[in-house]
Amino acid sequence: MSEPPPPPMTTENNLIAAAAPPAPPQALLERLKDYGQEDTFAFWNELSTHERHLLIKDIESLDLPRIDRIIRCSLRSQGLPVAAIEPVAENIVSTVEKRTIEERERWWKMGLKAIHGGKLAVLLLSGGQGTRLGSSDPKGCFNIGLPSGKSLFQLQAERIMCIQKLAAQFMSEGSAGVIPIHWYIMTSPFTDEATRKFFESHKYFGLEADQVTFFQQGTIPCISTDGRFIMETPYKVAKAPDGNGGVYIALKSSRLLEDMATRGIKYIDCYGVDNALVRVADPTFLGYFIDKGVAAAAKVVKKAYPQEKVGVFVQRGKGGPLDVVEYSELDPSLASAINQEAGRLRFCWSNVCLHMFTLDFLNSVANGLENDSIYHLAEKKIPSANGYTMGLKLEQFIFDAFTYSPATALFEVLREEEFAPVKNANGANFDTPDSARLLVLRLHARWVIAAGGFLTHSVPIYSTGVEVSPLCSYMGENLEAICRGRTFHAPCEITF
Ligand code: UD2
Repeated sequence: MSEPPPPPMTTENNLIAAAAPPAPPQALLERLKDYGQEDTFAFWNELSTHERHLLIKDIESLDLPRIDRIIRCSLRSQGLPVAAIEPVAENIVSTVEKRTIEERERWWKMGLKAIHGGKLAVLLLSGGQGTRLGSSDPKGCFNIGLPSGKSLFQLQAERIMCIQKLAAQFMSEGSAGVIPIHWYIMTSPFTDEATRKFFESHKYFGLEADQVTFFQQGTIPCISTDGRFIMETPYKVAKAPDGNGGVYIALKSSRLLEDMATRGIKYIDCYGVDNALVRVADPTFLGYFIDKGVAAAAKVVKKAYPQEKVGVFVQRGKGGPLDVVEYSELDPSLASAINQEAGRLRFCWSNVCLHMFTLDFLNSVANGLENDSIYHLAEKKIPSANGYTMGLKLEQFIFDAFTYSPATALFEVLREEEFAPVKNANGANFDTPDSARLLVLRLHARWVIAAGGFLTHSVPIYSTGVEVSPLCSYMGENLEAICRGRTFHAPCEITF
């Protein structure tokens, strides 16, 4: 049948022709086809001119060859056999019970000396989306309900200030000789603006603004199980932060490893924001790390129960490199396996996102990244054009780098002193703001009583109690003068 005659060339028809959707840019469409991602243009004909420009810009911002390599390698690695895992050799772990008071004091002093020498930087991982917490704010902004009402960021900033002061005093230079500890804070596009604003509005919690450096980690498209980009809107590819292991490429691309070298930094204390008891810039951990002369170290706690949502340290094959198997990837039978001789879980040394690295090690990891195309896959609800789609997030984990460490050490700490995760909204069974607050208040009550103070409440009641400001004490030290013989009534904060 012959084609109908073209419409008469009237003004109105010309306007309709001008608005008619031009075909997607051919070159871009061809590139997408090369990677099986041509569906990204599926909604093209329904898009306005402005939306089409947004879509083209969004796709042009993607490093398609790298993303395609990551998707293919990660999907292909699913289900492949992995090296058998063995429990960590006991000689790699410095346990609390074997640690002598002499060692603790020596490491504490070594750490303070290195800190005062400007050799330590703190690196905060704060790019995660607080989805499980039910808050749209960055997790560090979260107030866990302590008497002081302080956020996680403020608690961590004040612990840094306390250590700076202790280091100056140790070097008998007094508060005039405080050497600022540089604080690198990794955010993501989901947390960056709100984090910077929070720090500015709180005047950096008493820190110098120029001792804090914010930088962003990368994002990566969310995909369907067959590797295709999921569209968040008809003109935007759904993306998520590339995991806390994205820190290495983020440090490299923001040239902050050079910045650290310029500042004379040799050691980096790296931690997750969502731990209300985190001992930021811990001199004892730093002294231990320097004393052992290793490239990477982690604090570990004994796993509380098989299903606890913590990674576990393993060795890949007897005597093999150290690695961490995340809770989401550990076979339940291995999680529950018992070491009959020791009478505890076979895989008991838990990762609590408290790491220490040498700058040299960070440089070596950052320079070896192009070989690193296997990402962890996490099944998540992905915001998409029609609400949510079940899809996959691609993430690297910070502890993936442990396998490259020439020498690694594990430093056991007590969970009741250093691990109070804030992961889930109140009402959940574990790792909530309420459970974290109670851990903090129980620890501080013990500090006050040990320093000769008295409480007019049981420890703690009705989820409140007596809080000790980090400006007063880092781990319960120097409280005698304030507490001895005094009685404290909940709720209150002991501060200067
Ligand atoms: C983390 C650990 C887990 C255990 C648990 C204890 C990892 C990969 N897993 O599990 O082994 O220690 O914490 O509480 O570390 N983050 C970013 N960018 C991202 C994703 C996360 O900065 O793209 C940060 C996040 O803000 C937090 C930390 O990494 O400070 C860990 O958060 P997570 O939610 O990724 O890991 P989680 O809690 O499942």
